[in-house]
Amino acid sequence: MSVNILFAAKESDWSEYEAALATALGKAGIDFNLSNSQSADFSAAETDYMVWSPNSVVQDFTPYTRCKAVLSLWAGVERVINNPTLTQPLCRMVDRGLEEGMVDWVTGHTLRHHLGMDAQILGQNGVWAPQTPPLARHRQVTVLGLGPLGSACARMLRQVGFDVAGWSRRLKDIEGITCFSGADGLRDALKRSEILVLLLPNTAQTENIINAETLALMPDASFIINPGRGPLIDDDALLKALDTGKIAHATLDVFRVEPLPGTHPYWTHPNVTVTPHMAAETRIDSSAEVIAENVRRGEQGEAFLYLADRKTGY
Ligand code: NDP
Ligand code: OXD
Repeated sequence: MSVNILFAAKESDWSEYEAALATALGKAGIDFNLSNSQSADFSAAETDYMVWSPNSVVQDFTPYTRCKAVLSLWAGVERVINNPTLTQPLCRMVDRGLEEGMVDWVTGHTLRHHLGMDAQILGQNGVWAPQTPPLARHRQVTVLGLGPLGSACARMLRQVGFDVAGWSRRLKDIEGITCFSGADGLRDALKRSEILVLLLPNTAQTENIINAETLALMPDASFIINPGRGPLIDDDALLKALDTGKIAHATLDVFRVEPLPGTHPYWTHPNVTVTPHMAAETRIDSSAEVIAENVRRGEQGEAFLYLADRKTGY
């Protein structure tokens, strides 16, 4: 019997995902019936799996009584994990395309701040005044969050030569990276954060983790790069720290409200770079393979990959 798979993600992505999912599901040996939510030829109650993203028309999961798993196209699941109608297992997206994109973006912005590239790119003034940056190995970079994305970035930054530390809920052991966990670990991690990268999920425990108190622990004139989630940062505290020079520059990709409202002070602050939630995007072909593998697992009674945990919120 065919497995009914409902594509209930962003409508405009359907045409590209349809072909990629069909290829990946076929390769995984699944007999499938794939439809999008606008023109499904099976009912909600007949849906076996749902491919979902936050911009989906499906926000009430109650009618999907047979659905064995909701497969998110996004890595961050804060917009669905506490949905009271979601009783089905929820899988986050872990995708090599997403990971490669995040590594590129984080490495690029880290190098920009490390090398002080803005001074040359934006400050050409006819004055010949070389300012040699320190070597990467003399620059301490800290990554908060060592999931698939944070650990991939930490490893690449280490490979480039930086002195890298990371912090996570459970203590990690990653070659070449100084790993911290717990409240004391967070303090130690922040004290050495000349460049701080935020790759934590948005949960009740991580909200406002960067606040006046934690910012005060960071070295003077340090840098913040946030491709994690907006609510990780207390915005007023960051703006104050930018105004005093405690934080030299913040590169922010994610915000409490997205798109970032045109009147938000981040847009005009001289020491803030705003990027429009584009640090990394789920890539169609590689994510289709992840979806197909999870459908295969579900059909063969194997454990799903990347199950989100309602207790921890990610
Ligand atoms: P994971 O959920 O796998 O990893 C999260 C990491 O944060 C883990 O190391 C986890 O610890 C740690 N963590 C979670 N809660 C706490 C806590 N309370 N205290 C300390 N550490 C904690 O996520 P990914 O690596 O896949 O993704 C990270 C985030 O990146 C996503 O949640 C999303 O918000 C963001 N993202 C942003 C994108 C963009 O374009 N800007 C694109 C994709 C994702 P442990 O290892 O012990 O579980
Ligand atoms: C994600 C994102 O969570 O794009 O995948 O932010």
